[in-house]
Amino acid sequence: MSTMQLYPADEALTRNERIVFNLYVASVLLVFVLMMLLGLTMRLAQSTWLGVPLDVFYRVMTAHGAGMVGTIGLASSVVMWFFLRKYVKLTLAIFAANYVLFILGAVALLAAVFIGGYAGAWTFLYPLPVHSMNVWSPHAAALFMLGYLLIGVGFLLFYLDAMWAIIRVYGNLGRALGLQWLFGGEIDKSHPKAVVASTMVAITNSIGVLAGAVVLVMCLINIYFPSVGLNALLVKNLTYLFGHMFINASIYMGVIAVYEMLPRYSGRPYPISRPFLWSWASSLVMVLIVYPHHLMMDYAMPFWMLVMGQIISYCAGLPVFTVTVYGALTNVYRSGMRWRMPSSLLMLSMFGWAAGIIPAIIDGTISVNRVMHNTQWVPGHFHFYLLLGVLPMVLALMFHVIGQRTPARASDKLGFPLYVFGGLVFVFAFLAAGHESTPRRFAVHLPQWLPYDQAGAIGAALLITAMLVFAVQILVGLLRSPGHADPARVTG
Ligand code: HEM
Ligand SMILES: [Cu+2]
Repeated sequence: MSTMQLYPADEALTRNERIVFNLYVASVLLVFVLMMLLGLTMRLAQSTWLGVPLDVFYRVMTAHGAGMVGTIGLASSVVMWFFLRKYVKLTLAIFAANYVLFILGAVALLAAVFIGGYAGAWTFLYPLPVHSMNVWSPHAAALFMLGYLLIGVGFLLFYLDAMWAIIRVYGNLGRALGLQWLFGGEIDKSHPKAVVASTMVAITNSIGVLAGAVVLVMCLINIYFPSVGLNALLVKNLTYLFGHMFINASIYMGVIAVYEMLPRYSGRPYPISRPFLWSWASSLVMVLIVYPHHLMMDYAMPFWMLVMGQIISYCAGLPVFTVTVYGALTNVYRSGMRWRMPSSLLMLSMFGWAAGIIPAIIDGTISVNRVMHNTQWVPGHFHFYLLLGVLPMVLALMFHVIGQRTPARASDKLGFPLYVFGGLVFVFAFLAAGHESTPRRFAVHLPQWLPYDQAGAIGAALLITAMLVFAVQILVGLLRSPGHADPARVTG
């Protein structure tokens, strides 16, 4: 067992940092639980176990999609902030502004959906928001888009502040990415992985968010000046560049928790390497050009872009994923790992990420996509890596900060397996239904699909029970700190 510290002193939160951190964590947990209950509502409706009017189903689906995507982004930005602030000087006011803008945006989204009746899905794909057949008003669609814009501005501020802070320490973004060591030279082993990952995300996701902002403004103009027609294919390209990038950024921010925390629990160093730098540099390019895999049914797309989307789908996630999972496994193998909630969650996240991208790679193949496109195979894939991959990364940080050091309490012994089991039942129900060609985004299912829906509902209910236990544990832990956990020491 090593002497490596679980709670290095440079990680302590100042008083103000702790206030902002607690606000983020408490809000994120609350929204997750609420959105999960909306998810369960959809599953119960598809199961015919609960009567949900059709228009309500699509509102719930819209709120769940937008709410979850935004919240997982916000939650993983906490991971990035928490570790990056050890190496560069981030502006707390900007991180707080991101929070405020997010809450304002979330209120706008929820109002657009539950008061305005907007139900055009989180992807707000043109021209659906403006052709509602009077189910919702153009103002509801506009409010929904305004909500996204607010959230986007917050993220943009956060990334700009991060890039600015990184440049002040490392000179430029290339050096922060370690590009100077790609072709040789002695790598500075103390160069933090958190800085490499944060730089990559700050660059790529600000491009993604900007693409989103551009397309949102275009759509907003179109809502109020319908004579300004939009090129639907261009709009779809920008929308999916944004959508793909934003959700992938949550993995790339969340994985910083693995880099920073895993070696502390295994007691082994987990140093930076040339393959690591190569994988992050190549993913930086690929994550931005892979999005055409969402447009494979769009025959009007230039064919080369679809081919690129297919080929890059095979490669885009792989480098970072391979170095991370391989690195994590070799780091933990025979290390005498201390199994606590954070370390168990981190290992779960490696499994969930690994297993969750396999169905995506399969679906990224044009010939398979012809059959699987818009089946529940797709929610099967992304719930897999989000619920069992990214969410555990985020939860790992939360459990770490509340100083959960006692070896597995009874609630962990129950909560953790329940989360994993419920999650697996839930995602395999989607994958199996997708395999049977059950379409996604359908409120009403054929009788032969109902067993999958019902299995999914049961899995979801189990997972939500575990999530409630986690949320209560974490909130109680936050209230007890400081004093209880080292990083909670008030230093200023
Ligand atoms: C207990 C947890 C959850 C349950 C029960 C649940 C349930 C569902 C259901 C039933 C759907 C619609 C599937 C269909 O098209 O037929 C859905 C869609 C979706 N979920 Fe979840 N979900 C959960 C967690 C999450 C999480 C953690 C995230 C992201 C962080 C997420 C993101 C999404 C997204 C983006 C959609 C797509 C919405 C659309 O098609 O427009 N979900 N979920
Ligand atoms: Cu994608």
